[in-house]
Amino acid sequence: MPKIFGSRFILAAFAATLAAGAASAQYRQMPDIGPRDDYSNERDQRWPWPSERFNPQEQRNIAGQFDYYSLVLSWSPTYCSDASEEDAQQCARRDGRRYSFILHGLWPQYERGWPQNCRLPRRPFVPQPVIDGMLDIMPSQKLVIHEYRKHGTCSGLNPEAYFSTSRALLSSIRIPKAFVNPFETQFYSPGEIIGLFIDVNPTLRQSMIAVSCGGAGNRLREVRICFTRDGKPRDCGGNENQRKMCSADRVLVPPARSTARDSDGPAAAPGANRTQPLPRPRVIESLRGS
Ligand code: U2P
Repeated sequence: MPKIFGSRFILAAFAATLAAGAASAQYRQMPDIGPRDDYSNERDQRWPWPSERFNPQEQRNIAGQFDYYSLVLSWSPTYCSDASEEDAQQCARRDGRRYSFILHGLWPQYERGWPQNCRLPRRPFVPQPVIDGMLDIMPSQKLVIHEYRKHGTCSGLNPEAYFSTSRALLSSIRIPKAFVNPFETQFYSPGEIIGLFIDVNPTLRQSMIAVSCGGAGNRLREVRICFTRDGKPRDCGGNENQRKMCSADRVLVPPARSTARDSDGPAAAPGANRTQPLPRPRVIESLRGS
């Protein structure tokens, strides 16, 4: 099964992303808080556990101060079975396209808990070309803007760098065949879903992946994959406690059943045709023919 890009590309993309982010940041990047052992003053001694020392209330929600990233893939058929009419852009496309996994977001996380809506000198603004450039893997404009405001602002990256980092990490992951446009309902345990991801991503370990489920029949909601701040797979933190995210033994995976063909979509770049900004689901396309 082909990978979207090789690992060398991903490292290069990361380096370019970080360099671009540093050079063109619209706001000053917040420095890291520094090695944890540096905490020596009295106030810091009140937090005996490293993750809590790193994360006292008054230091929450500061751009760039976090421990790791969680790449969150959402199983669109489950979302769409809950969603209202408002999400027609993702869930009721007239061209027959139905998404399987989509990118929900890239979340900066503390070891326990997470920052959100981080304060910036200026109100966060995602330029339209950046939004358009993400619509192949995040199916609605609303989602792109929401994810940047809530999570991207905490990455310390500007919108361009945050979304190109998101894309590079998503591109480093292969999606198991069972989740590429399935036509039938499937049932797996959370461990089996994690195992399927490891089968096609041998650099991942069980501790780096978590599955969430919920609703009627314990439907698959998300798969999260954890990365270091510089984009290497790592063990997840306390937020991805598997028992809390899905304690069911059996997870129902509703089918996607996309009937769209590649030839239905314009060859132009995403967003070039504003009437059809989602020419094709990238995750599916990248695995087609494998
Ligand atoms: O779980 C409900 C919503 O809380 C946000 N969340 C959850 C877990 C976590 O580690 N980080 C986090 O931000 C998500 O909000 P959203 O990005 O969807 O608005 C999640 O959906």
